[in-house]
Formats: sequence, C-alpha cells, structure tokens
Amino acid sequence: MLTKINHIGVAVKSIEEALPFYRDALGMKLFGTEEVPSQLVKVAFLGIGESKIELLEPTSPDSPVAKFLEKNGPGVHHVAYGVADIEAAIAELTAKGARMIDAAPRGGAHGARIAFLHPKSSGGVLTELCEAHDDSH
Ligand code: CMX
Repeated sequence: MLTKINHIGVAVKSIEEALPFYRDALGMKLFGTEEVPSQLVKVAFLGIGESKIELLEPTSPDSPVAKFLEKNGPGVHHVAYGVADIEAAIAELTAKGARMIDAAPRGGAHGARIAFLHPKSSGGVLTELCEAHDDSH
C-alpha cells in the first residue's frame, strides 16, 4: 500500500527563521514555499537525495500547527507516506481499524492529495497519506 516515506513534517514558528539551518547549515535544496489555505499553513519543501522535509508555519491561530506549537513548541509534527491510490489506502486502513481524520482525500501542497490518520490510532505519530501529483521532488 505504501510506496515510501514521502516527507517528514516539522512545525516551525517561522519558515524564514528556520531556513538558515535547513538550507544553509544542512545544505538541503529549497524546492519552494507555498501556502495551503485548506490546512491554514505555509509550507517549505526541502530535499536531500530522495528525502524531503516539509517545514510548516501556521497562517492562523486556528491552524492545527499553531495548536501544536503552543503545546509542544517547534519539532517533528508528522510523517507522510507515499501511496499510489489514496482512496484504496484509506479504505484498507479503515477496514483494519485505523481512525482517519480525513475519510476522503483533500488537497495538500504541490497538488498532492492527502489524508491524515489520528495520532491516537497510529502510536502517537500524526500520520499522513500522500498521493503525490509530481513525485520528482
Ligand atoms: N503529533 C502527535 N500527537 C498530536 C499531534 C501531532 N502532530 N497533534 C495533536 N496531537 C495529540 C495531542 O497531543 C493530544 O493528545 P492528548 O489528548 O494525549 O493530550 C491529542 O492529539 C489531541 O490534540 P489537540 O491538541 O487537542 O488537538 P485537536 O484534537 O484539536 O487536533 C489533530 C489534533 C491531530 C486531530 C489535528 O491537529 C489535525 O486534524 N491534524 C491534521 C491536519 C494537520 O495537521 N494539518 C497541518 C499540516 C498540513 C500539511 O502537511 O499540508
């Protein structure tokens, strides 16, 4: 069902303030920044080899990332797995007892279709399914 780890999401207060570490100190390539209004976040994707990090900055106090930052401070927010067929993956996980936050896919960054599992049903790790529109980076 899963193809690979698509990316790891990291909550930050400010992408601008986080970039010098990821881009300049770690030397990761910045693919770009984008606002995802449906998730109330601004995101930056950075890559190294096949692996990607998604920096998440809240755009509203109502953003799930704002709530996360308030409670935990900056840090690892979610793990996103690539899937070839997101509807099939949601159906299979639901049948196996997983608690989906999103029963149907919604739009994510880069035109991907995404759905989250509740961390209470995935060992405390917020887990995202990601059917990428363009998996080249
Ligand atoms: N990782 C692990 N646990 C998390 C978590 C996270 N990222 N976010 C919340 N939790 C835990 C909380 O610690 C809390 O646990 P306790 O009950 O033990 O204290 C529990 O989940 C409930 O959390 P909450 O702070 O009360 O927040 P809500 O229930 O209102 O929302 C969640 C939690 C996961 C349902 C919500 O954040 C959500 O829907 N997330 C999915 C969407 C999202 O995160 N979008 C931003 C990223 C978008 C993108 O990548 O494009």
